[in-house]
Amino acid sequence: MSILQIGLLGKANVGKSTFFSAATQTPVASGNFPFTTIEPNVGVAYVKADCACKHFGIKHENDYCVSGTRLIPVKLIDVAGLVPGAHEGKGLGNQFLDDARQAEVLIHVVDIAGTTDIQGQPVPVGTHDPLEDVEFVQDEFDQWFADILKREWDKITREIDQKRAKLTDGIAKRFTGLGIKDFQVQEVLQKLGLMARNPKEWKDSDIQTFVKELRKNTKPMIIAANKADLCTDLSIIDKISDCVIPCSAETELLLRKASKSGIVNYSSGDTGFTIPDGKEIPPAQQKALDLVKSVFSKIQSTGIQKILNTAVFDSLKFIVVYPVEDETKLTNKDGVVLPDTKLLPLDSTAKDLASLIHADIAKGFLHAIDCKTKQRISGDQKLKNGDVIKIVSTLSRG
Ligand SMILES: Nc1nc2c(ncn2[C@@H]2O[C@H](COP(=O)(O)OP(=O)(O)OP(=O)(O)O)[C@@H](O)[C@H]2O)c(=O)[nH]1
Ligand SMILES: [Mg+2]
Repeated sequence: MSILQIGLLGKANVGKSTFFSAATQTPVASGNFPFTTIEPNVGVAYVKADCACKHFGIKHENDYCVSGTRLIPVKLIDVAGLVPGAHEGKGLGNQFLDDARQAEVLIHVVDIAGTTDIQGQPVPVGTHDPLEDVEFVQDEFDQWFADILKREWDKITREIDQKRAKLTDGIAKRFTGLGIKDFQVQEVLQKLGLMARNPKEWKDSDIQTFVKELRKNTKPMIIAANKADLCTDLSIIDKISDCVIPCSAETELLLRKASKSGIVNYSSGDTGFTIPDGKEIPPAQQKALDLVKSVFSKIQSTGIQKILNTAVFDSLKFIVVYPVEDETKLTNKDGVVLPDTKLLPLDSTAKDLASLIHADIAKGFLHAIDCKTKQRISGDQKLKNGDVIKIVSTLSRG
């Protein structure tokens, strides 16, 4: 695992690429018609957390620490849109699934204003039910998982009959391309009481239940209720049972551009913007900014930063750790204070951090130092969010 990957997916024409452009500040094609995106766009976005400098009460020069808020890079993947039947090749087929398969968490972008039909064609506001999209996208995913398993089911059964494989690894092998681990397959088998059931006795409904649970456990999905600026009745959000956050990708994109050209002071996640002192705003721009204000009063923030943070810190429950090489000065060997951040799954250990930094550092691991308490910690000790850690190893990287 290097940098955490987040996949943006959803029906065609819902605003995935606009979300991507806004979050990564990378201009990509967007347009009000389905299948604008064919090849995936890959870029870097940032989640935000309190920087560890706050704990130590220090000031440091770092492009990734803005007034004590730390920007932590994540990889964002914007894929082609999908339509019902994508897993059987409809629309652009399941290319989107292939492109998103390594993502650890998924942001499902939905047109909450109902301005696009099921095929992604523009329709008047409120004429399409977004709840239909929430369901069909999850269903496409589940069918894709189910197809992987059904295709191989006879083979899996034979392998187990001939004692060449156990149920867990027989199944897990088929999902390695999706970054799914043996223990995750085992957890789901256990949870559903399928561990002891011979694959010959599995019914189609067992496979369906199994893949749905596996998908939920391994690819957590959060719903970005996009085009909230156009939505006439946001209470529709309450009807979605999954984690859902209203947003307006277009507003975020506009604000980021305006901020870059010095028209406004705005940082992603803010609940408003200000105009720099003495700045003259032409009437056309003022009109656009008035619209932005109405979005803030409707949904507090544009939602983009909140969605990224929720995906990483709530859905995945990842923690931020700061590796350093000098435990007193909190620097790397070039003297940069709090130079780096790592995102790690909850319950990760000091040894896990070492592996993430470099295989050799993990190989020669002796112990670690918690720089906040100055205490020595062992390899199997669990790290906490915000920890600043020095790894002591007999080997250095490379
Ligand atoms: N009003 C409004 N329009 C938006 C918003 N986000 C995107 N749009 C518009 O929706 C249309 C589709 O946007 P894209 O970003 O191309 O959508 P996509 O999901 O990437 O589309 P495909 O690549 O074709 O699947 C464009 O006309 C955008 O300007 C939003 O938050 N509010
Ligand atoms: Mg697109």
